[in-house]
Amino acid sequence: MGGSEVVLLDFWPSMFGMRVRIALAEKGIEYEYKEQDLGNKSPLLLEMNPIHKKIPVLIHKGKPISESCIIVQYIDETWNDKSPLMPSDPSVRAQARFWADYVDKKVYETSKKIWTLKGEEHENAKKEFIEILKVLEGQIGEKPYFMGESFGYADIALVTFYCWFYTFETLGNFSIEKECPKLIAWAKRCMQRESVSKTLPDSKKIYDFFIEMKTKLGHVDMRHVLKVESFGSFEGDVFLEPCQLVRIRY
Ligand SMILES: N[C@@H](CCC(=O)N[C@@H](CS)C(=O)NCC(=O)O)C(=O)O
Repeated sequence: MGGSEVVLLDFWPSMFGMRVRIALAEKGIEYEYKEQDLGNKSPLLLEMNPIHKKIPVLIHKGKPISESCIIVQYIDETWNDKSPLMPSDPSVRAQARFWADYVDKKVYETSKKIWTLKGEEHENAKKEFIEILKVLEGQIGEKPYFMGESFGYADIALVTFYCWFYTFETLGNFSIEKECPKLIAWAKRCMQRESVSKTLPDSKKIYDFFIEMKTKLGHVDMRHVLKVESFGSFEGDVFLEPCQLVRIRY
């Protein structure tokens, strides 16, 4: 491939890609950023992530690493001379991994329902989403960061959703700050770090992107798509990711 030692295949509104950008910024690693068109995947992306065909992919010395949480851990292990992101105590480290996994399984999955479902199911999804955020808020408690005094892995896993909050709130007509003021205080604390504030796009820009995408998808019954995906037997390209344009082939 030649070129840079560290390359990131990414897509700007991706909360997963942002995790990797924050970790690289925390470590002060220079890298080549390659924006990907997810509606027309590049041969490089397909070659580097042939299993999931998703961004982000970090290519280090020609070797690809996929899945944002795995990449963040790889970055922490590889550039271990500064800004540790994983807690040093194994049991605290396990907890940090637990909460990052919770974010992926709960926050991300439920947020998809907010923009997919309608009526009563939409209302239930909102309630579920707030309950999940309250669990996270309770976990952070009075601590400055997720696992204590230091910013790290679990913070990175969650904070990239912060720039999507405005979109969730606008679609769901609710206020996260009203429901979870301490969670927002934590997010604002994270935003004081340059690694975070320089990585997270403006919330309105994310919202505009989402609306543009939704307009393009006007003809698609998202509810049907959600059900189809949950069967797992669908062949073709299905949009459900918040940051990808849909292509549905029946
Ligand atoms: N679990 C993955 C999720 C990555 C992901 O969903 N990426 C989306 C963009 S936000 C993607 O590349 N979608 C393309 C596709 O599904 O075809 C991670 O943490 O990296």
